[in-house]
Amino acid sequence: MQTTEYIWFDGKMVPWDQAQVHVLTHALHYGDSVFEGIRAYDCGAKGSAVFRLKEHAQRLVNSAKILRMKMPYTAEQISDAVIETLKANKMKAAYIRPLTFVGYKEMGVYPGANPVQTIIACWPWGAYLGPEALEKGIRIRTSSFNRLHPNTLMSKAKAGGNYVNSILAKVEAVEDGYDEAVMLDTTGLVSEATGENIFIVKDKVLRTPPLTTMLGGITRLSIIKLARDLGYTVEEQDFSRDELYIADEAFFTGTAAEMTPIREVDRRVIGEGHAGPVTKHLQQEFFKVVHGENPAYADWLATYTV
Ligand code: PPE
Repeated sequence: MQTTEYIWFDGKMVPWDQAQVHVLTHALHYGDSVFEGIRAYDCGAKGSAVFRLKEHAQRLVNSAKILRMKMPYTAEQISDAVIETLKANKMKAAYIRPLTFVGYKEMGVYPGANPVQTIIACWPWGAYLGPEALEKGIRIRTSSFNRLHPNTLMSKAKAGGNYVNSILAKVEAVEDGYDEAVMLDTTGLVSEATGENIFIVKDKVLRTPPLTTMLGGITRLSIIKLARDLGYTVEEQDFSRDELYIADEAFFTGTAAEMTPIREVDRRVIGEGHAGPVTKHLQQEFFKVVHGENPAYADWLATYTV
């Protein structure tokens, strides 16, 4: 990966190579960490902008609350620290990774006395699913693993431990020759992917499953709003995998994946096998918004200059 100069570590800017923890860090053993993925975009002459920073910072705080982790910072402090980190690294555009985790003190499952620590790193990260994915779309499979039942792990928390489920699905998909996996919930309905939410389009109507078993994606919310503002009907409604097979279009949303079209599911071609017209339209409008080219969504952007 492409490194940067500094990582924010509990209020201090630490050189990248020195941002280290002990091998008996609680979170390394038991997965009790919460994190965010945020993107900053280069808006040219207008400077740079972090997309929906407030919402991401609040989700980090909420994730910690779900895990009963004693979060030492407010959402405002996290937002300020994100901007500080970007500036310290002179990053006009970046992927930003805040992480709050239970640190080193006692071993054993109960994290009680262990310190809770926070880091914020940033680095350049291009198209998550490959350079051609945003245009051509990707090939996915249905995972043999189900997404989390709400009483096993809490999907509204972006918690490190939850990603073991994602890793099982992702490794299976990639090593079987696919780009990504879509996961069904424990009742058999489509939930989300390993790091993205999913939408389908049928007769120009968009549909995305309700939040029951998934992470409340900030890109998902933004696309719902943007699509409705553009005059599309968006339904938050469950669908089965065969409805996905016969959709006119399908796409993933996520901070890392942005808006990635799906061209094939379980070896069935979706639509014409490339990004369809609704997907392309929304993708275009989404990229305008994140780059500060649509003033109607200025409040989604935290601007800064380096
Ligand atoms: N579901 C999951 C499971 C998920 O991890 C993400 C983000 C989303 C949905 C979309 O959420 P949002 O980014 O708020 O629209 N996944 C992050 C981590 C990816 C990674 O490989 O690391 C991300 O996109 O940053």
